[in-house]
Amino acid sequence: MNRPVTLGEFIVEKQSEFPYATGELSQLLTSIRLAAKVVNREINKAGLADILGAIGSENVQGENQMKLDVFANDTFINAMRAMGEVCGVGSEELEDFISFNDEIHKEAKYVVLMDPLDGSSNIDVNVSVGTIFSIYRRVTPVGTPVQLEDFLQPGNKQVAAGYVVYGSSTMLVYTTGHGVNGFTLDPSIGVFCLSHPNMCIPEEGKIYSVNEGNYAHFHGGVKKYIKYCQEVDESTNRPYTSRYIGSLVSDFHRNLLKGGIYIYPTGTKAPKGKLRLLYECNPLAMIAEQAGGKASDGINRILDIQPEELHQRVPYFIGSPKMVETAEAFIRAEE
Ligand code: AHM
Ligand code: MG
Repeated sequence: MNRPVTLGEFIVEKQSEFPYATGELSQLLTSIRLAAKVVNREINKAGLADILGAIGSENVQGENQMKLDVFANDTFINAMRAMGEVCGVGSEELEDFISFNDEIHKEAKYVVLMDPLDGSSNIDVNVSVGTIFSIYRRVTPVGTPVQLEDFLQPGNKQVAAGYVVYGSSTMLVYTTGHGVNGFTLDPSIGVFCLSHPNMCIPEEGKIYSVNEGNYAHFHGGVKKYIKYCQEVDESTNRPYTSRYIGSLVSDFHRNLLKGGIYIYPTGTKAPKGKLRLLYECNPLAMIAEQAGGKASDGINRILDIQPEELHQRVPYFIGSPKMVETAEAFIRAEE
């Protein structure tokens, strides 16, 4: 049997491909990898919470047990704070960004934006959840406290992005701008092993993923595109299959592997869309593009949007390039 390449080995091997090859980004990815394993361990036993002391209630010592999304947030932040590469973090769980200003962060060049536990409303029912992360080089001077402008960079400035899907197996998928690679956690030895080298999304797929319960709230172009997905036309493999887990990372991951489109549009219920540009849409958009896919707000490339707020929401169309282009054409036609 060939011994699999571990994520640790892979990061070191690929270090030289990175334009600022100083090992700092590698160390940062190592911190993320470690935190992912800790979060994975807790998620795996989430169903035992009622038996071992309910999450969100008090345990025997009278300490508050943390909800898993707070636990994930703290775990990733602590893992990054413990090393000297990151100077600030923005998170879905935190209203404002935080700045690391200890001695070890004096030379830190990176900021991280993350959704520590996306889809966490699915945990109770044992459905996959995920962590999404996005890494930038700071734009303000090294050695000074980070500023909002370090975080409000367009997605095309990301130096790396990735996600962890805690599913029937746990996977970490990431890119540093040289393609996309996926690693599966071998739980018996606690090591991520390269299982999906050089991931590529099919140009066209047969799956569309959207919360169709919101159909009545969508705008005309989106409604027409959804109807197009449902029409019978053998030459274009329609009708497509509808698959919606309601957990962005899992829906995206499936479509990345099989081909498909994920949609979260604007509507009367979500006038700006639901998903957050900086720590949900941008990182997955970088991965999609690196895998040959596309990500759009219906009109513009996601990665070219200049962010204005930390928790900014955008409409989102991501997946197989031809499917995203068709959805955009329907939206343009209704402009
Ligand atoms: P969250 O960050 O609060 O978990 O919300 C994001 C999630 C995505 O994972 C998922 O795709 C979407 O919300 C589902 O929303 P809806 O239930 O409106 O379809
Ligand atoms: Mg989220």
